[in-house]
Amino acid sequence: MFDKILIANRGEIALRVIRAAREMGIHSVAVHSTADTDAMHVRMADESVCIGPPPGIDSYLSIPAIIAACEVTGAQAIHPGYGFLSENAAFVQIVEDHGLTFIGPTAEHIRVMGDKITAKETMRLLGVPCVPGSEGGVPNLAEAKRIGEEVGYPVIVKATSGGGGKGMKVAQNAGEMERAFQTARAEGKSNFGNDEVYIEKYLTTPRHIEIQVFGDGKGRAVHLGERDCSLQRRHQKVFEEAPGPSITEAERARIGAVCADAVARINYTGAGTVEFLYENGEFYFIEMNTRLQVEHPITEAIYGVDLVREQIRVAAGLEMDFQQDELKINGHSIEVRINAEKLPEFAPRPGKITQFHAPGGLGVRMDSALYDGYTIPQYYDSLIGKLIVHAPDRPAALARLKRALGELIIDGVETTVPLFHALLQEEDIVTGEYNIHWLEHWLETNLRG
Ligand code: MV4
Repeated sequence: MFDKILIANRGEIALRVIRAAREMGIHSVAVHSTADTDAMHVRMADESVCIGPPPGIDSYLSIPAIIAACEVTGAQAIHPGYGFLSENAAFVQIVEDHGLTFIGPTAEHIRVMGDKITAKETMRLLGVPCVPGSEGGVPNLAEAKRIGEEVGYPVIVKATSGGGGKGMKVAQNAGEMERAFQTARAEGKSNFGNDEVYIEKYLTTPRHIEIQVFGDGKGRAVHLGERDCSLQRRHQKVFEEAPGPSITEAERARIGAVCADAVARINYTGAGTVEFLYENGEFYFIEMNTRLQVEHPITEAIYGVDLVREQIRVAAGLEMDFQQDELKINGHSIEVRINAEKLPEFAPRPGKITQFHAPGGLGVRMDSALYDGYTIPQYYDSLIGKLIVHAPDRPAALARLKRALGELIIDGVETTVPLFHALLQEEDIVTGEYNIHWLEHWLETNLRG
């Protein structure tokens, strides 16, 4: 096992990794920008190294600075958290070339899944059900139109390197294909330096269901059920729950086994998420994320596992501490993402926290790097905390979330907390009847001005 690991991240996820390391008797090294000298992750780690000025590109994304910080402190492995360098295959290669261990999958796994056409083809060949569409890339408009007729409109044109909703255009009919094709291509080129696109049948009212998988890198893998992450605004998740309110035990067992088998066969290492659209009782693969995700705590809650501990174990060459037949769901969990943003526009609100009080009690987890007097810098994303509740069933989890939100105090900056109080009054949220468009529609009709 490692003696010391470096966390190439900040905020709540850096704390999350430091906590797992400490419980395992592993020393932690925080890295930070000059904007984060007083950040909680720096205080909580055993050691810290300043790696550059505030912009992420000059600090948390600076590969030379992070490698140098490992060399200076003697850290043997790097946990990337999420975002920043977590899905950067070139970084993983450099880490390994320096005799260090990346706590996560191989550079090759990241590369394969980072290209969506390759990811889809790989998963299709491994038996994972996919959205009908083009076989691979679509080279020109004539071919795009032929595929449109073949799969039937509406279709969606997607950039193979796309993400965050960029490089994705719907064509409702043949007349809209030219514009959708050219726009997706242009956005792929300008945002990701890659104009390759593919086409899928456009599913009109799906849920976003993602399966948590975990591999040991030696051909063994398990699944830890699904999360329903349909409640999103502009491709930012807002509210997530596990298990999914629409998924039966039989469906979970079936799609979970398909995903676990697929990642086992590619010798996948560590935590991964297989993303699906779910409509009319069918799962359609769209993408795979090769990192620990923001919403991993809801899976931890219902399965009673520490995913970061397991990531560190398999990275060190140890066995996973669980097998599929030991993984049983206990109750229901919900996470809400608390952002320093002013409603209704969700405008970022950096600034000084004058008072912070985290809720507590049975089944309440608050993952946050906030403290009284902390100043949220303007340079990073606006996530300042995640409130996670766990209860015996969904109604009890909703009641617990309402109770915990009532205890939470964050003064000094505006946050997304009022949104959650409002959502908990909604019939569709109480019954679990929502899809990927529900929140945008609700915001449009309820939160304007
Ligand atoms: C889709 C889709 C409908 N049909 N693909 C959005 C981001 C990217 N990860 C995939 N996305 C979508 N792909 C087909 N074939 C609808 C979306 C989509 C979406 C997906 C998940 C959660 C929220 C969403 C909001 C708008 C569109």
